[in-house]
Amino acid sequence: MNISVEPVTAPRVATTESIRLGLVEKLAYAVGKDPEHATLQDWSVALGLLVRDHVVDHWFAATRAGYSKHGKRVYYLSMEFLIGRLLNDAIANLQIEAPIIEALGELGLELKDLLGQESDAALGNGGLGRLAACFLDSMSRLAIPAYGYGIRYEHGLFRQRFHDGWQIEEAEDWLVSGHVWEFERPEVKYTIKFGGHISFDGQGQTHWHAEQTVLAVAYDTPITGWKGAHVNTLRLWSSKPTEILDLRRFNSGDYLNAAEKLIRAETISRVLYPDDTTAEGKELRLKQEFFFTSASLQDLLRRFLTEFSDLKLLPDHVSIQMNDTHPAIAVAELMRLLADEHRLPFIEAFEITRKCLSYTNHTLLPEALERWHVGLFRKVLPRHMQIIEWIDYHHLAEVQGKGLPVSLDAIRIIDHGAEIRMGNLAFIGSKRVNGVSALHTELMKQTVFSEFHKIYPDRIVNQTNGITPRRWLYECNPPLRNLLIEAIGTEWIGNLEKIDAATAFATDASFKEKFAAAKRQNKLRLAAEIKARLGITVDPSALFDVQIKRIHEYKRQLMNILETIALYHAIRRTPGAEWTPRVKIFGGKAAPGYHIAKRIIKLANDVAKVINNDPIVGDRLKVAFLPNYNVSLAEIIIPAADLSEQISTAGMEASGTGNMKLALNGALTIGTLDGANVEIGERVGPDNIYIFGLTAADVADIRIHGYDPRPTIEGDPVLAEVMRSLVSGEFSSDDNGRYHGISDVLYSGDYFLVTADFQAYFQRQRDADRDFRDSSRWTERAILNTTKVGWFSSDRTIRGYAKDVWNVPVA
Ligand code: CR6
Repeated sequence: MNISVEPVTAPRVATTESIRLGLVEKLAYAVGKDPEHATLQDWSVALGLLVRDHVVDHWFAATRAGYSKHGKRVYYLSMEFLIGRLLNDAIANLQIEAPIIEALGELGLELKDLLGQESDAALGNGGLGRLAACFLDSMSRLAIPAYGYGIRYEHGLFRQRFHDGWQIEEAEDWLVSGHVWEFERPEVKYTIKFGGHISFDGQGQTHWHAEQTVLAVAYDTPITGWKGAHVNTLRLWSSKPTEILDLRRFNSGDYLNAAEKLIRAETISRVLYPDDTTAEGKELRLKQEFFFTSASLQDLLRRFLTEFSDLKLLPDHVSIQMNDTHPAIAVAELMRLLADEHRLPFIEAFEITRKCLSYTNHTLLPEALERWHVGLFRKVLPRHMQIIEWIDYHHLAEVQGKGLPVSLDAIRIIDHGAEIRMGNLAFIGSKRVNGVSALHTELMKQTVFSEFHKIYPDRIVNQTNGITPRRWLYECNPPLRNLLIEAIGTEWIGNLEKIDAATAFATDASFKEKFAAAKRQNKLRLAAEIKARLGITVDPSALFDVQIKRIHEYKRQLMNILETIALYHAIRRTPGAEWTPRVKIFGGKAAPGYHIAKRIIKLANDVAKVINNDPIVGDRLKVAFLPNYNVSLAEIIIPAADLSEQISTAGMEASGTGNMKLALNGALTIGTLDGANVEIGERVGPDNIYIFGLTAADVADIRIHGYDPRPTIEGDPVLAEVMRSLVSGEFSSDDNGRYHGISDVLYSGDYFLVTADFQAYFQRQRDADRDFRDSSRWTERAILNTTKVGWFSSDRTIRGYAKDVWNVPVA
């Protein structure tokens, strides 16, 4: 098309006047309401649309610049993007809060009420998905031309409710009142095939006769970087049928069957699997993985071919990051596209593939390293099965040729002809493989990928996780943000390592007082939330002790609950002693099929009920398990925390990112030497963190030699009493047997070593109690946590990927 209209070149400027007029106009012409009849939801949508216009101006500029430079693009493939709400994020990044607040004031509205109307985009389970969202923010901050690619789930992570203390899951419905941030792109669609059989035509051409085909249709969301300097795109795929309706069947009255294909097709992007760290072995899951990977690769090849024609140049212009093994099928799919569709020789296709792809590993838990049965795989992806067989054979021959002393069994993709190891496929198909903390990367080299590491000593690199300081300090913690700006200016927002400048104020009386006041303000906000959601009154001057994350045995919420029980027993014994009032705050969801995790939630709620209603204990101890933990709730809890629980069994938490958010907001960590805790400890110093327990090496040793929990339990009167309370029904008077199972798990092997670490943990908690009473000193240490963890910005992480993995320049 030849269009002679001038494109938008300069982003519009926000003034109070322009915002007020714009809002009323959006309300009328986009929402269809007049101010008299508009609900808060209507206003919120109008504001979203107006802010979006500002975003779009910056977005166009960035996209145009990307095309004109003919540089390299980064493609971040992830099954999950846990982005949360976007309105406040866009307003903050564009720095247009002041005129908006003023304009809303003139209309009699408050910004925070409108922000509360937006639903959370919960397209992820936990850390891995939230990391992807922080990375999008940082890629925009650093002006890296990048696309996030994922699935537009119609239903995100389930909503959690408690019924009598048990977790109940309800379908989540984030799209129900529309989603103002996305642009549907009906013209951007790709055919995705499943099943069927393969034929060869004798002229070197392979044909895939699919059993099912669906369309992947693009939905784009702009991701605004700091100060709007760059805007990237999150492109999510929605599955649609290739045929709208089987009209013949419909006209014959067979309505249900006429709609069958439609339902089968749309099922693929219907729901997010609510499994954290465990592979879901369902056919649908495999289809989801292939669906978004294939669509994304087809899309990026199309974009490449609009600028270049020689596919050998692909690695110079494209870097594809596989976030965990979920998109690992990309190795075979990129080869298929290059070889079968673009007619490149296999060997060349393999070379190109290995230069474009890289893989991030997020866990060493064996149950989480995806494996697919060959039978299922061949049924769903027959051509990929052949390609994987080729890669496996070819790679093995290559390694044998080198004559290295490695176990060939360990590096095969197809394990004994029965299962496909996606981790191995990803490794072999990648230029770089990275872990997510120093310890995790080291363990990767020593364990899961040790044989590969011998063959490819330069392939594994570390990129310690990070968090975006925009959302996780600037936006969620206005009192602290304002104090920091007053003290050291604004540079830290775009460059978090500069926050170290505030270290000089850690002993400044006036700064300390203001820091403590900011923390108190945040605690009051959380106390109000606890009151509103649970009806529990908590004392804002108590120590707020926070554990928020998915419920998993290795994260050891159970150890925290046992410690809570021990503390409760101690308080009851001598209520007159000098106690440091504590509020134990929990948040987190359990995978619906993870029965022990769900029982741990019930235990926490049972314990809460007894303790919160015990008049002897009063304000000395309260327990609050907030339901439906999500990004928005995290934004309220994190700024209010005094103590951050990071107590996983050493060697099992790959990194953690909640640990970074809490430290940045001035919480002291109590934790094991696991994941990124190790690196946090190095930066804040041993006096400003409570480290305890077994190390990863100790745990590895125990795994070899075995562990008998009984002598440990019986040798510790505190723990022994806690264990008795589990079986006596002290917290389950309606069902004495409810926690016998948990007690059995701890007595028989205690795989996660709760009992082994209990005493050390209990002791460190008492140290924290003692230290918290010296509030002036505590504040100093909290300040040092905030000022010393600037390194954990996801901007730093992304600079690392850009340099060591993607080879792209950054701003
Ligand atoms: N569950 C790790 O367990 C890490 C994140 C992001 C996890 C966690 O320690 O911080 O990834 N792993 O790297 C997986 O999801 C497989 C997680 O979130």
